[in-house]
Amino acid sequence: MTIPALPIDPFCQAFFDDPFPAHAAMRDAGPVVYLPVYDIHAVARYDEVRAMLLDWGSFASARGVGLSDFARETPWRLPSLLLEADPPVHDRTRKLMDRVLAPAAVRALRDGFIQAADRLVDALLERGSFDAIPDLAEAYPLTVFPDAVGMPVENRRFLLPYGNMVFNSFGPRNAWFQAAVADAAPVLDWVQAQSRREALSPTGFGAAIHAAADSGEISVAEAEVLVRSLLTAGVDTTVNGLGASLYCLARFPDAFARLRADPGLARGAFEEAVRLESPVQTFFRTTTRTVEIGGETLDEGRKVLMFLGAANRDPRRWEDPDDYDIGRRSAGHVGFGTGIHGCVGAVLARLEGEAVLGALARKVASIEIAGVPRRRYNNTLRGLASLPVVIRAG
Ligand code: OVV
Repeated sequence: MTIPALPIDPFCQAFFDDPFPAHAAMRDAGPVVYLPVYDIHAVARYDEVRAMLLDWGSFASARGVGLSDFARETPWRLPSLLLEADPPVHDRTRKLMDRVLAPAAVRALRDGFIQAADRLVDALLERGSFDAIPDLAEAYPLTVFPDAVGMPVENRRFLLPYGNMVFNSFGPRNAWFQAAVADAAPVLDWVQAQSRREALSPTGFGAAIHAAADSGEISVAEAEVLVRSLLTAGVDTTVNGLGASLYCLARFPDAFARLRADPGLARGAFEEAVRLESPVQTFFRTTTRTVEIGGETLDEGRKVLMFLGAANRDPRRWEDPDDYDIGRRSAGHVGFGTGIHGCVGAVLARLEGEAVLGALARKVASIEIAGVPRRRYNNTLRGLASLPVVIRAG
């Protein structure tokens, strides 16, 4: 058998504007495809994406989860001790982060997160007309998440250009990456400073990470890199998860009516938006040996792109995959990844989703798109830059 080659560039504007025909073409071409534009392989079917996520021994993260192979190129930043590490290095830091972000620790934030969402939705109802991306999808995580980490109130918006840069860095060194680097340059020192113990309140997740340096579990330098992971991966992801939810609820009024009738569906509505829009669209792995994918053989040292967003709409796995069905059993989607690198902050993300969608369900009668939505282009993240809406009180 030969692996089909497809003339698809998954990091260009035409692809970002409408990735779905290319997703289908890759899924239909075979279990693994070759993309000559970047000399990479790719998987887009649910079964193969999931199998790759679970097989960390064959598909390494320590050589980078972007296009760049750390075995050939010097990493452009100090590698993450979670995302860009393999066992056993990975497991020591992951165990610590699992403890810091344990469900019990997140549960303690629940009332505060719900109150913050209620206050924000009340204020937006007063205005009636607003931009759902900056005024809600960005505003909400930018208050509750830095609070939970224990950051000071000033300059929190700096986290957005920083995250935008890192998520762009997993793709090629294209115009979006260059622009994002220029955009983030003024905030790099600030972000670095926020990961230090002195910058963090004694009660947040940041302090909990630094406490592990006291007991000798990790070094102080490692604690700072782990706090950096929170600051990098904790905001843009939930911004785009909430943005996806709002875009879905605005486009599918029947789904919003169903959510209003039963606010208990808020968690399911968020989960389904993460499946359908897949805010994190892709990650790479690197083969550690000759491997087999769906009967095809790949050499050692190959970069393989996993299309999480395509897997989450694979008709081989999902009924009516393009429908936003908030009652669907969406568990098993790979929007948060799965396996040892599965999203460590998913419990927190889901709490944010439940709080915001719950507030909308209880307080808002209608969400109408009131202007042309504008896409935000990023090599890894899918989402909008602008979504003008009008909402009315219920
Ligand atoms: C999942 C993710 C994205 C970006 C950065 C990191 C993790 C990190 O650990 O630094």
